[in-house]
Amino acid sequence: MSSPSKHIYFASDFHLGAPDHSASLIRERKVVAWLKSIKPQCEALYLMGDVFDFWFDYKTVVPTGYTRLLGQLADFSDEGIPVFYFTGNHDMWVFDYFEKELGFKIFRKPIELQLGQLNCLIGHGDGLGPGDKNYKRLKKVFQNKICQFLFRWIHPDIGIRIARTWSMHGNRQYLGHVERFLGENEWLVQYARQKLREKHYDYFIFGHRHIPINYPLNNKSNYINLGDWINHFTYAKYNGETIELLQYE
Ligand SMILES: [Mn+2]
Repeated sequence: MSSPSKHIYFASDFHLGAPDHSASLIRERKVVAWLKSIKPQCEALYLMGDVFDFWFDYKTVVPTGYTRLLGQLADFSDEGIPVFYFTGNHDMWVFDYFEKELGFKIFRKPIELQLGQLNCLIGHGDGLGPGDKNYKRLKKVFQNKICQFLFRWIHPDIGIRIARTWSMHGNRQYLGHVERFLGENEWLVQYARQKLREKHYDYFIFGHRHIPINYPLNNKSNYINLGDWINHFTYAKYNGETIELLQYE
C-alpha cells in the first residue's frame, strides 16, 4: 500500500471555532502550515475527529469561517491525496457536504486499517470502553434523526450560538486545563485491552483525550493518542514501517 517515500498522517482535535474567532484563526493557520509542510510526502490524511468545535451540515448554508483549512484540504483532494474524516463528539453533524464538496470519505465509527505489516484500529475514541454512560445516552439523542431534523429548522444564527455555548461549557481545555493520562484507568486503554482479547492489533490510534501518548499495551501493541492542536500540536505518521507520534514545530 505504501511506497517508501510516502507517509500517512493522522491528526485530531483542532477544535476550530473555539474559544473565539481570533484564537481559532491562529490555530487554523498553524494547522494549514503543517498540512502544507507534509503535503509533498503525504500519501493519505486521516482527520480523526473534533476538527471543528462545532459543525452542522445545513442543506444550503455552510457555517462561516475555516476557509483556509477547507481550501487546503480541497487541494489535497484535487491533487489525489485521499482525506479520511472521522466525526468526533463535537462534529458528528458532518453529513455529506464534505464528501460532495471536498471528496472526503466520512467515518462515524472506528475502523480497522492495514498499514503494510501493521494491523491498526483507529477512531475518534468517544463513547468507547466502559463508563461515560451519560455521554453515551447523550450521543443517542444527538444522533437521533428527529432531533437533527428539529435542530436544522432553528435559524443557523441561533442554532449555532446555542451549540457553541453548550460545546464550550464541556471543554475545559480552552481554559488552559491540560488533561492528565490515567494509565490503566483510561477508558480507551481498557477498550484496547478488551479488543486485544479478540484479535491482535499492532496499534490503536485515537483522539478525543487530548493527551499525546504512545502507550505500550504489551510488547507487540501500542495505544497512540493523537493529543490536540490546542496545547500540543501533535500528530502521528506511518513511515512505511512503524508509526511515530510527532510534534509540529
Ligand atoms: Mn476533542
